[in-house]
Amino acid sequence: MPLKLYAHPFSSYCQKALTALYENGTPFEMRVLAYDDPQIMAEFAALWPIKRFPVLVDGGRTVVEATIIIEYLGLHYPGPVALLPADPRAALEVRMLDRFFDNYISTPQQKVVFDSLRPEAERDARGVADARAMLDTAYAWLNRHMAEREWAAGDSFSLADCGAAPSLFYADWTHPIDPAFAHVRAYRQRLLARPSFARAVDEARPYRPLFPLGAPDRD
Ligand SMILES: N[C@@H](CCC(=O)N[C@@H](CS)C(=O)NCC(=O)O)C(=O)O
Repeated sequence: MPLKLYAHPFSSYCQKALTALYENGTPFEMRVLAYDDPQIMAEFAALWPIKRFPVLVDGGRTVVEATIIIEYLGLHYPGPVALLPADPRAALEVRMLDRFFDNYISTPQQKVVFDSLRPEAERDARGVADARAMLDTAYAWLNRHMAEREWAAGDSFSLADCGAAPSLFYADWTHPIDPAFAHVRAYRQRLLARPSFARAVDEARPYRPLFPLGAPDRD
């Protein structure tokens, strides 16, 4: 039975899981979530009532959270690219950076986007300002961190880079990375050039008109 990924190509957390799948050429069936397809949405809600995607189904097993999906793939469907190092100390560094991208880049980025979808009267100006301030702080920290590195943790592409790629991709659309953060901008370009992530970005191109803040004419 093939692995099934319930996902949407334009979703950042889905691109994180897709990047890992493409790194290793892991076969899977994409179950594209569409709000106008009640059948797939019901199937998805039955699997994961929290209704956040991606969700991986492996036979009778349901695996949620993009990071855990990538760890699961590494354990059960390993390929030529080990996205988590075998050495537990090196793996801890990878997990730490993975948390950084989810919590301090993706979360504030989503806050700004989701707020823009609310009716004017329900917007959270203070929360959005805090989210933008967090992005500036996170960019500054990352700029120092990436000064002499190619990838986020260790010497090779890892789980942390799978998370960094869509996080920085959309964060730059939402809250542009200041040119002063040259190391972050260069890292984002390296991620865009990585074939696995480039494929995920290409597959999502048709959905760019859906970006609530307006997708820039680049990338
Ligand atoms: N912690 C989850 C976050 C997943 C998440 O937020 N996914 C977004 C799409 S990028 C989603 O499900 N959005 C639907 C919604 O908010 O209703 C993970 O790491 O997989």
